[in-house]
Amino acid sequence: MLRVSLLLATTLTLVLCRGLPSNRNEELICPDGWTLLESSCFLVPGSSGNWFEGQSLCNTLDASLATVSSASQQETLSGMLSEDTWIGLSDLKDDHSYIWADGTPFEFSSWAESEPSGTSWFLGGQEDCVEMRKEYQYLWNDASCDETKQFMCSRPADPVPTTTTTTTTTTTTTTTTTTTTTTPAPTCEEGWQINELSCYLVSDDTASWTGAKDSCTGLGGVLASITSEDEQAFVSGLLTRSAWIGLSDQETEGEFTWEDGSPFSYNSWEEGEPNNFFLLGILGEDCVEMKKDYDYRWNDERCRAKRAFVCERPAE
Ligand code: 2F8
Ligand code: CA
Repeated sequence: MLRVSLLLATTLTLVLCRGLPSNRNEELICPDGWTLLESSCFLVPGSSGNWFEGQSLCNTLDASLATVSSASQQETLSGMLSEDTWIGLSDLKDDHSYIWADGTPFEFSSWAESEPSGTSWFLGGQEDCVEMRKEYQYLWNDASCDETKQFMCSRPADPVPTTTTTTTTTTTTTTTTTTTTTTPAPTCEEGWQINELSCYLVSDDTASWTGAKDSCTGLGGVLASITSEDEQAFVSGLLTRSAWIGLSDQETEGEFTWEDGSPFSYNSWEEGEPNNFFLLGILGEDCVEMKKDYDYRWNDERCRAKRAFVCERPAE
């Protein structure tokens, strides 16, 4: 009898375990009020301002001015609008070279005919920011970034919290215990920007490289390590001026190492850099900045130079 019960219990355990759903991790959700399209969440928060004010407002929602990345998104989003609306596209950094505010590579576009024009036919002023324009059935138009329009924000959708169910069947009495564990989506403290599993903060002030390193430590982080093209694009999108990152060759000339010990396998050096330029290499340049004039590709610079800086720490 005991053997039969044990057999039954084992069979029951196997059936229960095999019956668990396996596709939960592929589901995505958005916060209340946001619209899920493909793998992004979209919101029209209902306020207006210039393009930069739009970006700041979206940032407070852990989002960016919207990235529209497919014809299907363009069609659905057009249907949500009733007036001209800023999205996250601009060529503010480099004329004629459009980038998304959240660092998404610029691959899909939905320009209205004869756009982007680059200048205003009316005033001749520069047009560096992109709107979905009502009179063009919400196809895209470049406009002066100072104009007031409503905003559309987007952010990556969150995975549905994974639920792990552990079922334990105990011997002949068939007692069942169920434990449920919920894994929350990663988040960042206010003021920090999330990308993948890291949070990033760009300083308001400037400091030497060592001063910057100490400030990041004081904020519970480190000077940022940039270890992929995606991360380079994301951090570039946060910057408006040159900034220190956590790379230096202070210990051994020519051997660059990351502060947090990440392997140095990816780089984004500007052509001709690193050149250890200062005083013909006599004093040299041992610390690395993302340099605005180089479109945020990297330059080695004197460590005593004052720069803004980028801190990084793990998302919570
Ligand atoms: O500030 C030092 C900086 O000066 C130049 O850039 C503005 C050098 N660039 C070239 O020589 C092309 C940098 O290498 C140097 O770090
Ligand atoms: Ca240099």
